[in-house]
Amino acid sequence: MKHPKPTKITTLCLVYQHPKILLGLKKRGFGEGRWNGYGGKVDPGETIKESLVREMQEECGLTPTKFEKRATMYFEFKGYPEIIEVNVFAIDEFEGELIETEEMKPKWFDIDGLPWKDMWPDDLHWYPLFFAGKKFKGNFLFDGQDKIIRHELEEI
Ligand code: 6U4
Repeated sequence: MKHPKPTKITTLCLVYQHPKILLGLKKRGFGEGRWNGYGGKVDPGETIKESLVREMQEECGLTPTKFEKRATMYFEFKGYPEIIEVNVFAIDEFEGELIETEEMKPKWFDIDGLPWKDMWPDDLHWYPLFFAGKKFKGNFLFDGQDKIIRHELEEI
């Protein structure tokens, strides 16, 4: 499966301790109003791992101590030049105290009770692979932020 050349590299951290997953309600910026994992743009001079540790600390006060890369996904938006690469990590262990921040309001969800209608629509496609412990890659083309025009998803 080929992927487009990204204009922006990001991380996405899902703290998953079966049967619970930690999500944050994005209070501002891209994806505002949606429950999602923690993460953001990888800064210049920063590795992806350094970036995910920093983003978790900034957005929820936790420091991930054991984690694994699980997926790479590419998101395109019809009519916009931006192509976002999202590096998805499963966070198995962490240290610190969970806090709400200006960016994210945290909540532990049972994986059978996820708030799908208030999440990115692509999550419905790939969270099951994530929960099954798979490694995978995907491409998604959106029309706006609610409608997926086409997608590809492949285990690796
Ligand atoms: P910074 O300043 O980096 O915190 P922020 O407003 O968080 O900016 P951005 O673009 O850096 O935005 O990060 C977007 C976050 O949303 C990343 O963690 C990746 C994630 N994300 C983007 N598109 C997604 C999608 N379609 N589905 C999903 N997560 C997505 O589940």
